[in-house]
Amino acid sequence: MEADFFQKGLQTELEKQGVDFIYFVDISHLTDKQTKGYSTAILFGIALSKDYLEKVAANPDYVEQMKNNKTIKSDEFHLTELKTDKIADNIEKYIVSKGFKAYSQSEENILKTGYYDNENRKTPLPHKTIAGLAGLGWIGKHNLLVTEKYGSAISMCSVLTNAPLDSKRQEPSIPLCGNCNICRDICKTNAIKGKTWYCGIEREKIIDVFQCTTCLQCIVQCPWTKKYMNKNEKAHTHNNV
Ligand code: B12
Repeated sequence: MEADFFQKGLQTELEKQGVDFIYFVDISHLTDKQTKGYSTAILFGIALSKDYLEKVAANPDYVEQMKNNKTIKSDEFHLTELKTDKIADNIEKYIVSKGFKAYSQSEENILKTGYYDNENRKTPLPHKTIAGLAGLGWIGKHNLLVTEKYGSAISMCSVLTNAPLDSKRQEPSIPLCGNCNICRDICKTNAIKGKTWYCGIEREKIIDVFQCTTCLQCIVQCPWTKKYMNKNEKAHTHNNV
């Protein structure tokens, strides 16, 4: 009963901070190296606005120009990443204040605590792995998570904890990319190989991360992201990011 109350409190806290989705994921079957001994991952995220996606889709050089003009500080993806990371740090503090252990997987924290392997660009427990176990979506040919609702246009973060939470896990979803190779074909540096993800495939077979220029085009040109952009719903905006 008390655990239920705590979980509802967490959910409310996360919603108050402006997240679009929240999952409590059972990670107890993974190795200690991945989980640091924690049994649950709280995964959440924020969808990018449709206006922003339109702007990036219309200009393949958007990121390059942003880097040249040094305007990254006002870029929505950058701000959304900072926001999801900050929420994770806040949630870690919230859980610790209630007497449990927690570990924020914000970029700053994984760097500070030595859990980011900069040379290989890898973390022991990536958000996408947790998202796969949550049943949030599948890994597309661009090696990004694709959701039915937002396509790939999300920024995620996660917090690991031993707090008593009702967590679940699913088998990772089979990719629904089919014969689509748009992300591979538009990738200017040929970083994307066009391989269909399966559980256990090495990232290197899907994408050469050292060729990735982070141009965002694989996100915005994905037909699942386009489907979200074209949905006849009120545009999603986060005025406070
Ligand atoms: C390092 C990193 C990069 C590196 C390397 C990219 C990479 N693909 O690994 C670089 C700088 C190149 C990069 C680029 C980008 N990144 Co990046 N990146 C990360 C970071 C910090 C760590 C990823 C990591 O550890 N990778 C290690 C490899 C082995 O794991 P992986 O990429 O997650 O993929 C494997 C697992 O997910 C596994 N898997 C999936 N489901 C399951 C289920 C089970 C049961 C198992 C066992 C495994 C499994 O299969 C995948 C293939 O091996 C994450 C944040 C985080 N902490 O997770 C963001 C993150 C992955 N990036 C993100 C984004 C958006 C991007 C960019 C589009 C834009 C940008 N400006 O950075 C580009 C696109 C590149 C691309 N097409 O992949 C988002 C992805 C959102 C989404 N929809 O999926 C994340 C989650 C950050 C966020 N705030 O949301 N990134």
